[in-house]
Amino acid sequence: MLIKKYSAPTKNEAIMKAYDELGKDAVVMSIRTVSPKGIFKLFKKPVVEISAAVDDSPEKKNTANKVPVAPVNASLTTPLPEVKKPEEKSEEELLKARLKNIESLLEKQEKQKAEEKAEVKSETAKETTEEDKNFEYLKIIYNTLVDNEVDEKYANQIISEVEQTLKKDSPLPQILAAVYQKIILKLGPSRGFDIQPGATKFIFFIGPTGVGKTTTIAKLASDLVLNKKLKIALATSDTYRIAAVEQLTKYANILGIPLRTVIELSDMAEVREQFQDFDVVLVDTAGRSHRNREQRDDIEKLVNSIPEEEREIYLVLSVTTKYRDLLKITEAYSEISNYKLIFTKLDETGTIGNILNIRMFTGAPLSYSTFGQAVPDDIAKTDAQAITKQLLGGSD
Ligand SMILES: Nc1nc2c(ncn2[C@@H]2O[C@H](COP(=O)(O)OP(=O)(O)OP(=O)(O)O)[C@@H](O)[C@H]2O)c(=O)[nH]1
Ligand SMILES: [Mg+2]
Repeated sequence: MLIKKYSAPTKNEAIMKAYDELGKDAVVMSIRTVSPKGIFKLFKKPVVEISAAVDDSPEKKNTANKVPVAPVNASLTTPLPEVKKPEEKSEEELLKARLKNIESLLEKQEKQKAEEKAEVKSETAKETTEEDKNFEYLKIIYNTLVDNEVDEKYANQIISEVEQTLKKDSPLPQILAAVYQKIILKLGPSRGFDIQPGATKFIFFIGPTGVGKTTTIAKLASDLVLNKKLKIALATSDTYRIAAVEQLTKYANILGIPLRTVIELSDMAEVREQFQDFDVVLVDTAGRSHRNREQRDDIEKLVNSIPEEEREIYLVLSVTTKYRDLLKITEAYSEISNYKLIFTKLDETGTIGNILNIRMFTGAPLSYSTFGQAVPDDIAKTDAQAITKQLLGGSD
């Protein structure tokens, strides 16, 4: 098997490069956007880097009967041209095809390794054991996870936990299924709003600047008002910037719901009284620098002005933020208890290892994900299965 990397300004151009060089049987293994580094980064555009693989063994054309049997029946490889038209298939089908892709690649690689080993067998006298085989499969799965920016520490943990449960001669589909299950378990169930009739719930949205807190509130408020038919109010402590209040006022007017500004902490008592007949009060906050201790304290005081059983807290993070910064941000908010995670901007990157990383680092449950600027459509409960397939399939 031949694996090569290609870079180009867009995904399709990178895929076309691979197609030109490797031929139409090539399959895409991973797609990632690489941001420029160094002092000239302002002048450079990000590039899309893909890795593509093709089976270049001589008897390739006759392998149909020799390749180990894969589960179910879908074709083992997705030819490159299909990648350009994802809209033709349902998302579920695409994800299944990607999972099949890795199976196919692993099988091919395994076959090639077996052939290489057979050649040198007389020299080395070292037999391939079944444990070696498991190890080789797991190594490739590990590499796929790391390519998708899963922290090596967590990729290692997942792989070694799976390794302990495997029998010596585990077939590949079983190994993949075990890793898949393990990641789903690590991601855990997505937890959304817990709204009790007859009690007012205050729902706070906190997090760094520009991640999409206000837009996310507008999306969720629309759903609560229009679909769930609940009595909703908005409040915002982001009163320093006129534009911020205007942004939320616009959404409040469209939905026909009240908006209160919270200028001082003491205003919260009034807000509580004013909205005591409402089901939910969604509270927007100003984007805060996690480096500023004082700003963080303000948020903590605001949140703590409502008793724990009457509130929910959502930490809003963009999946495009660098992992190292996400670690610092979540560390900074560690004193705020029981928050849930909302990840935004999934449309901006195909590399979503950070979701798994931050989920494992904080232990906080996942809740909602957003994947575009459109209010109210671009939001859904976080789909652990789709995330896992993407992490294992390496595509967006
Ligand atoms: N591509 C993409 N853009 C998004 C998404 N969610 C929000 N945005 C955009 O991100 C920008 C910032 O969104 P806001 O909702 O104002 O972010 P915020 O966290 O409230 O920002 P501050 O109040 O300044 O801290 C806007 O241009 C949004 O349209 C998303 O899921 N995908
Ligand atoms: Mg905002």
